[in-house]
Amino acid sequence: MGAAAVVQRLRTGQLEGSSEAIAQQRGSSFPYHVTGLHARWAESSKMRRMREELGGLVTAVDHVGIAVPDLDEAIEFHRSTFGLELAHRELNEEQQVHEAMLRAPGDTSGAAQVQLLAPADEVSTVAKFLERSGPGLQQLAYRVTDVTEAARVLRDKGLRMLYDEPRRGTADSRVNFVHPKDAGGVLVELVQPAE
Ligand code: KFV
Repeated sequence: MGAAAVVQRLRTGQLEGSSEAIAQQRGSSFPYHVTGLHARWAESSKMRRMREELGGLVTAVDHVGIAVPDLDEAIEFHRSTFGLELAHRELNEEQQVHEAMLRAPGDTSGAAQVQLLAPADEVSTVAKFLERSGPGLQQLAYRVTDVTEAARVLRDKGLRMLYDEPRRGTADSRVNFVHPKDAGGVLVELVQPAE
């Protein structure tokens, strides 16, 4: 394979990987440092593509949020029915919610948790949700490495983010939301955990 063919294949993503792997794939004496340069170019373009797709930013399903009218009752229901344990509880004044994070007993793996959300006052978005839909799933949250960058990528795709800048979420995380009408009817939260 000649130099031009190598470059063309790097550009079209047919040839990706380390410079050693590329040198092996092309099987000729094309100067190694040039191959290495283009391998790095291909690797960075792959990273760019992943970021455009958010793939490089989303690391986990962080939690699912359930709207409930009474937080203590809901915690007790999930404890006595499913054996979940309370991992965290707080009042988020900005979001006007009392919330609790529940996990499977002893789970410290960082796996997805259940978030119970009860309105702190009658104008809370959760109060409005309960009024309209009753108790039930209110949101799905993806954990991201960089909420500002993730929001930028989604805005570029034409999705509406609810906030211009991230706001304070559970346990000092930083959060933003995709409007449910732009995400298949699901309110999607992006959450960047506190350092
Ligand atoms: N899921 C799916 N659809 C929803 C929805 C939801 N949670 N909320 C509203 N909708 C639909 C609603 O049924 C309606 O559809 C449309 O969106 C607009 O409703 O077919 P329809 O009837 O037109 P509106 O205009 O009534 O919207 P409104 O309820 O005023 O606001 C919706 C929204 C998503 C903008 C509002 O709920 C919001 O700002 N949510 C983000 C903040 C939030 O949910 N905070 C509480 C959780 S705090 C939290 O999660 C934290 C602190 N944390 O870190 O995890």
